[in-house]
Amino acid sequence: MWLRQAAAEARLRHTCEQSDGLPGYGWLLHDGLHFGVQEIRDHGLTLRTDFVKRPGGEHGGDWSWRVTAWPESVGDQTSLISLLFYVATDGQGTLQPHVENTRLVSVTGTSEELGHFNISFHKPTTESGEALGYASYNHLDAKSPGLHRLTDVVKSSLSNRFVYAAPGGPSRRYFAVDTYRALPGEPDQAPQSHLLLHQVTLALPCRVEVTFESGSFADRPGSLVGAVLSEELARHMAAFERRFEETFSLARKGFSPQQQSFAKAALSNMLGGMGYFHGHSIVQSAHSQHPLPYPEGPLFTAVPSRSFFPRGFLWDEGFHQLLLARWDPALSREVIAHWLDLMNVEGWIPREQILDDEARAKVPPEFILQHNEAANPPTLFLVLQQLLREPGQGPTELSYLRRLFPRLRTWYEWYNTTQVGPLPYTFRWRGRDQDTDLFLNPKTLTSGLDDYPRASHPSPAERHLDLRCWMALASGVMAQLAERLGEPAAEYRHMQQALSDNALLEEQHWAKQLSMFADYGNHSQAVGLERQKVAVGPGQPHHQLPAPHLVRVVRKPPKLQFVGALGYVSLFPFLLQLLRPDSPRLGSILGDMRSEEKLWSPYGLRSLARTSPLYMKHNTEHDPPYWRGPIWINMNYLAVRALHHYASLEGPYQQQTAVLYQELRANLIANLYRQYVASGYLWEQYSDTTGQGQGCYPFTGWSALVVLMMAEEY
Ligand code: 6A9
Repeated sequence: MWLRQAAAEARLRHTCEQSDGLPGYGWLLHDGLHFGVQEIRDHGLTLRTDFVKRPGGEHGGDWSWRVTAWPESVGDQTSLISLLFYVATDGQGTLQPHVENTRLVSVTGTSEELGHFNISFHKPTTESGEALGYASYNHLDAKSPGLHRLTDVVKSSLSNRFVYAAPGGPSRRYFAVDTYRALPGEPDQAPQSHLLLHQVTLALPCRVEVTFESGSFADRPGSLVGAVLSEELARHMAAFERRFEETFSLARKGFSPQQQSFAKAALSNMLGGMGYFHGHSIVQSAHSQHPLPYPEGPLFTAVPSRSFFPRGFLWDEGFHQLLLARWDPALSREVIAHWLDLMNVEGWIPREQILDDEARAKVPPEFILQHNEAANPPTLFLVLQQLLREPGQGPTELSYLRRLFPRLRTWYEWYNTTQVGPLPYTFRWRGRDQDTDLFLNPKTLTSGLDDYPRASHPSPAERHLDLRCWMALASGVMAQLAERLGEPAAEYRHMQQALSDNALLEEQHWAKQLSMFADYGNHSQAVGLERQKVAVGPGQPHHQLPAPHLVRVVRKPPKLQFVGALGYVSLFPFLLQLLRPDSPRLGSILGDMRSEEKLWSPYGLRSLARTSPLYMKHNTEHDPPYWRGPIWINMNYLAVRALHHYASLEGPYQQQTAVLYQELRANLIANLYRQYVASGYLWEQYSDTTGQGQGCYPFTGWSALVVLMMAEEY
């Protein structure tokens, strides 16, 4: 945590919060294993946080952190900052503080996972490592209800009764941890966590180092501090630079050093955002009345956004691993295995992983429950497809796949039975919004494309094009895997062939009148949101009226038909490369993509065509358009990848796809880079009219796929 000692109130920074409005923060370098370099730009100061790990012993070895802080303007001698370092247990383990005067010098302790350890808070120095004249120290020893309340515990113990009095300088009051008063409502909650906190308050610029030394690490060559730490860091940084270029060739492709730094930051943030979560989902089963806590388990995963969605999402993870599998295939294999281990006996994996109190504290209650009929696109098959293509598949890889296979079979079977459509070889997302009066178009959260327009009236008659294409992909990968492992493959192969049969695909999903691939279902185009008329009683003062709200009106009754919503869903047979290269449908898809009236923008492909009836329409009063126009990078990555694929195949559209490939790729890279430079962040999605980043930030989940576009890795 840190705290600028400037304002009259203490503004404590702790976890990534969008509401803090930081001008920028993120990992500039991070290799996922040995080291990381992070820059945090706050108002008035910049922090750099570096860590290095050193393997040894039986508990993961040692690590060191170095925090360096600079004032925003050079020569600002007056800025005071507090850096707060804490150690906290999480349900088990013990900690002993070692205090000299008021300074918490170190903490020794044990935990199940870490064994014995020693954490030292080293004396602060100048930014280049020379001894510093003066600093103030405070510390806190408290019992907290749990890790999710730590910020509150520290905030509630702050007092500004302390005085910072550097020799020769003015005396200044500052905020520091003092006695801890229990939080409101706390007596009900048994303390879960022992917290020890070291606060150092000092003038900028400055540097503080912290070392973690593992008890089972017997013959360490010396502590990882000061010059030794600098050396190790430099060695890791140099190795990162080499490996990055070997993997992605961005210098060779002519990207500028600035563009390369941008790509390094994108990859590093995905790696640096990874987390090891532990706990249980809360599940509403279709067969039981009450929600059930699922068994506890671990999840090692990347996350879409450190600030807003710091937890695992099933279909996001497939996209994350497309990038990480290029950087470190072994890491990806570990993550995929973790996800597949979350499967229940039915073969279902919850879509959003909200596993502990810390995660639950960040999610509104209505989103916490997971429903066991709810799917999410099985994008892990995209990664498996990629991993199967990797050269040098040895016995390790094979035995991994062998262990994975039973789970994959069960997972595939779950989709293939619970999400079937009304006709053979069709599929339907379960769990669409049921309340058709409230929404302009009931959402389909399970598809991942939330408010993307589907049939206006959800019904069992629906067939969803995107899910069908995902199943074609899944079937193909299952067939390939089964063949490689000598397992029965015929049924998967048959499914794959049936689902990619272009004639059958057209029969079930080609909307002749609309000239596009589409969903099919009980649908009316003539719907709108209207303000509900409120009856006004005589003499009723105006300000007491209930706020009028929007309700859906259906002006023409729905009927079974194709759904006119040109956008990402219509592109799926192309995105997942099911179309034959000589298919005339490929020609119309390319036309729609390149049309500025429809999907083309200078910043990437929009999610919904400008000509589509629900383009940029609100779904309710409070629900702005999400997948109804803005540009999303995961789908654009699939588009660029598909263009690259078709450009390599002979056929009537080969030239056209090659040209489009260059244009779309260039547009996306240029805009993401421009927005990053201008705003300091990668974003959840991008405006199709201005290119500006929108939604939450930093969002270095699938938006980081820009690295693969730069590298032309598909
Ligand atoms: C809301 C609000 C602090 C929505 O990237 C994760 C998902 C995608 O899988 C999905 O395709 N996002 C996309 O349409 C974000 C979903 C967040 C839902 C929970 C809680 C918390 O505010």
